[in-house]
Amino acid sequence: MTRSEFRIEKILSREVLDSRANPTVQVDLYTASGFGRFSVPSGKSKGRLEAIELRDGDRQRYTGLGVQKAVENVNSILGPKILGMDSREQEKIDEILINLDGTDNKARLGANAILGVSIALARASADTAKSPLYRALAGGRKPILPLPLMNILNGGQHAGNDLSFQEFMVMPAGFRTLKDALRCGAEVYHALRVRLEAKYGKSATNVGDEGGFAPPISSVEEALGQINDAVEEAGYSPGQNVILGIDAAADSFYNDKDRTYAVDGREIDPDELLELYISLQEKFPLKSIEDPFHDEDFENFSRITKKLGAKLQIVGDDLFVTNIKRVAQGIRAKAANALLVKINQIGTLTETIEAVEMARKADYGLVLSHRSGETEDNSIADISVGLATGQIKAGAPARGERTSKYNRLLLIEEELGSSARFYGPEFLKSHN
Ligand code: 2PG
Ligand code: MG
Repeated sequence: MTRSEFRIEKILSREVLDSRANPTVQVDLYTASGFGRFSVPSGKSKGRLEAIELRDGDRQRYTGLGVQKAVENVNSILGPKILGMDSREQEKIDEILINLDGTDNKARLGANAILGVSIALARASADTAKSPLYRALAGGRKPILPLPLMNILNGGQHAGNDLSFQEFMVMPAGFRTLKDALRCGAEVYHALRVRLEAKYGKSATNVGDEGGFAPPISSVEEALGQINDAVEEAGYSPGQNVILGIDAAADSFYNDKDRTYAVDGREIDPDELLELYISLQEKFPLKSIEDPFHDEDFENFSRITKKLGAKLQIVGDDLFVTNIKRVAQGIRAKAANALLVKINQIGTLTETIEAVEMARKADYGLVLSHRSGETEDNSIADISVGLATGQIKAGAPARGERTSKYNRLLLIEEELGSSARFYGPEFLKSHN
């Protein structure tokens, strides 16, 4: 391969649709002998400090959610600036993109525009090198197939029910291969559907934004109980084959004024919420709790980590927003012991990798994550394997924008053959 083959020749962006019928940015990037495409995802329960997604605001189009400005920023500002450069220079190019924007949170040109270019670049560069993206990202590191956190019951801002917690996940960890883990997740999903229909009627099996069921359940404990029973009904053993995770996304039910949380129809204070988490992990094989408190509450994040962190994973999502400044603050405060990694929270691949490496160094767990608004793009599967995050959160084993990630992981596992290593058992071992 010659240097000239990696030359960036053309960049073209357009508006496409995401899984919630909202427009999003897609970027195509051509090198002299390769091609990369990326479609940017979009969150709903966003952290306050996330990089800014640029939306047009013109209510005549897509109720104001159009991304024509971001697309135009790629086509006429970001793209032209990096034409002719060597696509392997990811860090240098990401820095140019960041500087062109010039703000702290990518508000001027849009994190959606910038991330579109950054990931399309990584894809094109890998394609030019005739390497799958995961291998290009792994460098010398051994790729690891991540343990999936599958969100099979939806609440919070992702569903039209009264559940305060946003995500109820199964983690099929007790398997030797990802293939078996996915099968288990899908079988539990079906067993849950049957249970929910029997108890609450047909409409209880309608699904939320991430493909999990959105039944008319209003108690967190009932939701976990239904899932745990579904695990058994599907023929698996809770705690051994399958452990559970939640994303409370506590910001979305926090009342700033009186410092209370609205859970299961009650207003409770942080102490009571902590007690609730403690009792849930006593009753269920709960091994991962994401965003248990609101996104400025480093203190209670530290308290819960101190109390439960030896046994389970406390994940910071809205708390950290994949931003090294926040991650550093968290490490200092011993807040959480795992980082949720969302590429569009920060807006470039380079900054994502910086956050991952900082957290890894501090021995934090790593969960690569999708957004509730997704597309058929499957780059995060490769990113998770390549960066060896060990865990991935990509929604239910249903709906195309979710299965595209899981199905890509199956292909990677097949490609790795006997060198494939599935992280599930290691996670189990370190969290019992
Ligand atoms: C989360 C995510 C993804 P959203 O809170 O972890 O599951 O939701 O994309 O809406 O922020
Ligand atoms: Mg979250």
